[in-house]
Amino acid sequence: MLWFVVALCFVADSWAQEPDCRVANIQVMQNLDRSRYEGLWYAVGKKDPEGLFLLDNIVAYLNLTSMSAKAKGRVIILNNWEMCADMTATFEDTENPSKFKMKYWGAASYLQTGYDDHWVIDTDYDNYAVHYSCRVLEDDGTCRDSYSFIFSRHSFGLRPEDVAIVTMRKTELCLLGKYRRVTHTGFCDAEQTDPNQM
Ligand code: DAO
Repeated sequence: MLWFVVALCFVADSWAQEPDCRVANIQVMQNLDRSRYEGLWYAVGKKDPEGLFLLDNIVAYLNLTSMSAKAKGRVIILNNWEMCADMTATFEDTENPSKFKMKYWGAASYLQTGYDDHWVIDTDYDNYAVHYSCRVLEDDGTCRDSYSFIFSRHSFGLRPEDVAIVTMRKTELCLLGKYRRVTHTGFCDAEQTDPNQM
């Protein structure tokens, strides 16, 4: 009986343990099929970085043959000027096929530019994808400033059957509870109907 109680305590303890939040230990997508990952994605959830930029109506079109992407999203810049930001990105390979480096810039000079990680944490290609980027590391290896997109192939959001797996990935990223919903109201629609124009 005693061994059973001890074993139960071990199991309960391992369940209660926090996930490993060190960035170097984050699990990314295994055997990413780039041709299935590319194409049009709607951001339906977002964990914002410090100095938030893209607000909502965020759509990205990835072309991994040319290692580039176009994205749009509503932003508020300067003195409360609301506009649809037209962004371009290029990807660079790293030693891990699911971990890209991404350089990005806006169509206008007053839009944000940057050079971030673009990690593919998980995707089923046809419905959801979980993206992650850590901009600044803490001394202990955890992330001080990260952002993460939950992408869907569907503008209405995640299908109910995808929510559990995405929640698991959010937990593993130590970001559960830090996401907000990204709405699609049509703000950038006039410019996003043709992916070739993105
Ligand atoms: O919105 O605060 C933020 C940070 C995100 C900046 C990234 C913009 C680049 C868009 C390209 C995304 C392609 C997946």
